[in-house]
Amino acid sequence: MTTYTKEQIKQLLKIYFIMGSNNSTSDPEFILEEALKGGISVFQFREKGDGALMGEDKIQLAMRMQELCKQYHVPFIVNDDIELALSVNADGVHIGQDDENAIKVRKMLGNKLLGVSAHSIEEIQAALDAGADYIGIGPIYPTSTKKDAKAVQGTSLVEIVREKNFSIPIVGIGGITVENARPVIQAGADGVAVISEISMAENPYKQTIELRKAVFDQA
Ligand code: TZP
Ligand code: MG
Repeated sequence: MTTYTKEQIKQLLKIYFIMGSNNSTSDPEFILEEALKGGISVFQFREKGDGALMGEDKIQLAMRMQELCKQYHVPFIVNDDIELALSVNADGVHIGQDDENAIKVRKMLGNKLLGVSAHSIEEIQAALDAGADYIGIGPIYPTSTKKDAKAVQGTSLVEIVREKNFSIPIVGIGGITVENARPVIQAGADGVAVISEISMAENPYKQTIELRKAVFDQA
């Protein structure tokens, strides 16, 4: 388990920004810094898909993005690549169902954060048993960012998890925007994870602030 409390993790998940170099048309480091200034609460480095950097280029970008996150005291999480996460001493790792086994990853990570994507109660229970710190649920809405995304599920699984009184921190993901973020929180998610809503925004700084309003002002 991590050095964070469950409540702290729930706060970290509020505005969860994910990006790799191929998720934007402009400089990814510029976008990350704008998002950090706007108030993201955690960042996930997700360097995958068409045109993704590999080898030393990937490591160097990860380290520069990690440094930016440190300046703003925002945790830096690595998607899938446990070796990279350990070598740069990241704050955590996020894995999907097709990645390394969660029990094994938990052991490798020690007290770093472990997030797991899950699409059913069974997968959520297995992630909990493996010692996951939080669960990613989605795609909530249609997304064109992840080509192999599972079927859109709306907020139903988030609601079911809360009805069952699971207190695990949850972040919703997939097609989330300033306009449609509120129902995700109202369904019981602690936060929203977004790629394109910030990475493709005309003004990533302002978009982050707007997303914060949607998540925090639930009126
Ligand atoms: N996992 C489920 S949907 C998704 C991931 C990584 C993509 C989210 O991207 P966007 O642009 O916020 O829809
Ligand atoms: Mg994965």
